[in-house]
Amino acid sequence: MDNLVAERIRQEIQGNDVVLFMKGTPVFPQCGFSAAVVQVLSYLGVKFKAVDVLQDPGLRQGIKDYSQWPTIPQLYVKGEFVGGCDIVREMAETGELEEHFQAKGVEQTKNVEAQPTA
Ligand SMILES: N[C@@H](CCC(=O)N[C@@H](CS)C(=O)NCC(=O)O)C(=O)O
Repeated sequence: MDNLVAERIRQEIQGNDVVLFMKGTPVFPQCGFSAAVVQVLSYLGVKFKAVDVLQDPGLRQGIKDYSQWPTIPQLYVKGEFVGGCDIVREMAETGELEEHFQAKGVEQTKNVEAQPTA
């Protein structure tokens, strides 16, 4: 992998608590898997840095090599690889993802609109 790409990846995951390597942007995701992870993070009220791999073919391949994970999206929390869409969705469903954010000290703002009202 290109040294510059590896350095960019290191900077992104060390400089931001939560980083999502995705296709497109949170507002205009270019893939359903990326969109699903954005939705989960938004629902949990987690702020994240989104990195659009479609802007750089070197980064698109580089993040796969770096994580040794073959697909996009990829979620990093506090410098650690968590998983792709399937893992994130499963962790969200079981409550494990929320617990993970809490354990790592990642701030969450619950989506109040999604809470039932009396
Ligand atoms: N099962 C995967 C689904 C993601 C996936 O299949 N991504 C594909 C299509 S967007 C991918 O990244 N292919 C390699 C590439 O496009 O570079 C997951 O859990 O994240």
